[in-house]
Amino acid sequence: GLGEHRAKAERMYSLMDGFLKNDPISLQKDILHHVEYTVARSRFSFDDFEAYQALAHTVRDRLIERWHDTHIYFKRTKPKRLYFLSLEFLMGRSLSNSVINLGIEDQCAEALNQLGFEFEVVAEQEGDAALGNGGLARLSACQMDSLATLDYPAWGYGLRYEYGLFRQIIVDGFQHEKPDYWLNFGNPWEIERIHVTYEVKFYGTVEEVEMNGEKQKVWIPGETVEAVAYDNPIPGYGTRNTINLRLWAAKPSSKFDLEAYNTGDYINSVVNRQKAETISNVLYPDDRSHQGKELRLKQQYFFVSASLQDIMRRFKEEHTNFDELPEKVALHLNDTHPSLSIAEVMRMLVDEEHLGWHKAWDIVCKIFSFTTHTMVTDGEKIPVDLLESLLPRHLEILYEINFNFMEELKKRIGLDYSRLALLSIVEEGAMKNIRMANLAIVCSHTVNGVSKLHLEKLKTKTFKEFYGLYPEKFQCKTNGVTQRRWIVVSNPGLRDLISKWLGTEAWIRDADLLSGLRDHLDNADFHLEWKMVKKVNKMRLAEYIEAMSGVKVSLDAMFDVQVKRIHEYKRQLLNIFGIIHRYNCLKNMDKDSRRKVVPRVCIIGGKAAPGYEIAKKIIKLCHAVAEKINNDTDIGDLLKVVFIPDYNVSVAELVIPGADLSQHLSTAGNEASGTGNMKFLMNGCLLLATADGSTVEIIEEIGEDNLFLFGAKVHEVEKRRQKRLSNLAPLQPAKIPLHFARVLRMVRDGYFGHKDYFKSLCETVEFGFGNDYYLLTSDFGSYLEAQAAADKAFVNQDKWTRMSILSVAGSGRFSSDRTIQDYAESTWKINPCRCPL
Ligand code: CGF
Repeated sequence: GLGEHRAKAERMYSLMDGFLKNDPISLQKDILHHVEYTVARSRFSFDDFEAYQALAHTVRDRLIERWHDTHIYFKRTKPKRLYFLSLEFLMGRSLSNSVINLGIEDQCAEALNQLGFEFEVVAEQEGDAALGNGGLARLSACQMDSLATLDYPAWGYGLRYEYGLFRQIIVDGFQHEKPDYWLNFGNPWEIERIHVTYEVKFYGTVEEVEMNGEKQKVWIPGETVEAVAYDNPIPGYGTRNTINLRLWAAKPSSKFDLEAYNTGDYINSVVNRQKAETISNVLYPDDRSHQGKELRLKQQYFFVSASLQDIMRRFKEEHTNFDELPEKVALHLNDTHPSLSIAEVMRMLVDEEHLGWHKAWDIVCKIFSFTTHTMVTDGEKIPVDLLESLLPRHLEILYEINFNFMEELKKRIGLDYSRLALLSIVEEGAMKNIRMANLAIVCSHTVNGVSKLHLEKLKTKTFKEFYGLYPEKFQCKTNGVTQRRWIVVSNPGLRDLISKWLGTEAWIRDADLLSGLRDHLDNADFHLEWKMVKKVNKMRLAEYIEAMSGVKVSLDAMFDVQVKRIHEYKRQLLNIFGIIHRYNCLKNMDKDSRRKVVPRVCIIGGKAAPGYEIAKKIIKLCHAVAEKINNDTDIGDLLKVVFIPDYNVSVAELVIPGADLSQHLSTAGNEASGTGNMKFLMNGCLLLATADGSTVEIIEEIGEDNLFLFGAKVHEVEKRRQKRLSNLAPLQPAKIPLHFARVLRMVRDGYFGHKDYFKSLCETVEFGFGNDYYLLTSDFGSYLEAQAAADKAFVNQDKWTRMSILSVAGSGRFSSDRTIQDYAESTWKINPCRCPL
């Protein structure tokens, strides 16, 4: 009975001696305990890394307490839960974030100090968890932080790749990829759940059997793999709530493959079993190159199947009637990658729970929501023949979904075959495909874009036909980033300054309060302290640059940063061409004019997908230009170019706070949202940007005067492309701006060496070849004007500081807390569920 349970709980509690304590002495005791018994080093002699391990375990213990309490509380109150399904999470480091969210940073620092260690040094021992590629993956991590902080009853699900995103090594200016075996030194932040395992099946055949007088489809799978859960507690800030990110790893099934063993093929059967593990081995290092690959499809289904078995098990523990599913479960598809979930839920409800197709379909249409992250029209597709062999039953289900959808459509729009073909989930043709986006849209109750501009494009272009059918499904959820990671963890100086001048730390949970900084806009003391914080961050960055590249940079220079994945549409090439132009100008200047020049440190960083040749050439060009300019003694500190290798979350935490200016140069209409711009904004760094993605909304918040805007607007881009094509033949040099032509010629003619290697890169912007699809030629003039405006503003440090303050003050809307609250209220319909203290 309840009384017995309570008595047992009370006895346990008394044995436990209460919860773990957070005063520095208790923390020291726990750290030493973990040094001795977990890390198995002597408490009288351990180094920084071992101190990190011991502290991480000390913090983890505290996380686990809260995580247990949160789950017990959720179990007891049975709220509607959100399940956030994403194949990528870029968590970065966990230590600093955890101690901040637990509110024990000062105590940990003191505890370490008394043991003879420094918190910053210890925290730097941690490697990054890089289980994702870029924006989408880091967004998932920020959103988990917000879900926990806002007390939402949510679970994240993902894959525990053994090799995360490759490490970028630069040799002679060329990118090389090295595997990121991030688990090499153990991962104190995860909890292996050896008893939480599910069988995931592949291949085989579908048979029809009679059941209760009715025909029923049964899938007889041919291969079984086991999914093992690894749980990662995600603590909220200012709350006891600590939610779970459950990542799956593939293991050979414990089921004995009797036949193979009996035929005597022992060695091969063991080898084949081991192959199972490859499913979760490696992250695909690109959002697109994996299309049509069997291993990728296996990864997706492995992830979907394990997660849904887990979710359904939990639902069935608490409820008996599937009619309740939509009131208790929200399933979110983070991009199309987990869309197979739709077919899998149908299979579970129809084949396993025998619910009947229509009832199952009705439920499915009420539980899924979908966010697309791309501007690309030609989305993810799965070849039908691949599905047929790997997941034969799912293919049948997909066909049936599509058949019903087409029938419904015919009633609505008649026999308009070209429209039907566009809307169909199955793409007909020589190679039949399943269109994952169409599937997700048909079955989800909401389809979310990640900025206003993105939503507009979805409605008018990418999914125009669908918008015509289901206008009510389409919503905008502009992305956001968490101020806990992107100010509190990465910029402690700014955190203290903001709290001091706002007189509160409440902005860490309510970023709208940052607008209060405007009250001090003209306060001279505030300006002084603001500049000081930036200077300290620049010093930290300068030291890092020198250590990485040997280049010494002046703190008086403007630190101008472009860090993100390398991609043609993000136009790092425009930046490099701008740098070459600046170099040309400097070379032609007399001494007097040079004295007026604002010195620049141009910092570029980012990874190119391993198979993306042009992106790799951009990296090489950056190095070649850096080599020339940095070694030109005539130029000195007036211009330095630095490439930061292996850009990742923890490098971002160092680079972003130290930047004066940051560049976001995507050709308008190509960046769905962009989230880097928000991180720089929060750190008081001015933006030099096109009116693309979420930058348009940043302009709404801070006004055009507080950033440097340039380039064609979205509505102009198409016209310019058309115009450019009509000018194509014969090539008209007069149409190419002189500065641009000169810079291009320098690269093409080998001024920076490697003439042959850069030929194809140059051709991307040349007429008659790549035709400059991303419009570098036509945006170059206004880009240089924006750069000149930035130089001019930097000279007036008062003005610059005002702009910088206004940037932070206007960044509240770009907190992921706002995004998540919006999703929770208008899409997932979930309520906060705060675990009592
Ligand atoms: O998602 C992106 C990013 N590359 O990961 N796309 N995907 N897939 C978009 O390109 C960004 O514009 C967007 O900010 C990000 C998160 O939504």
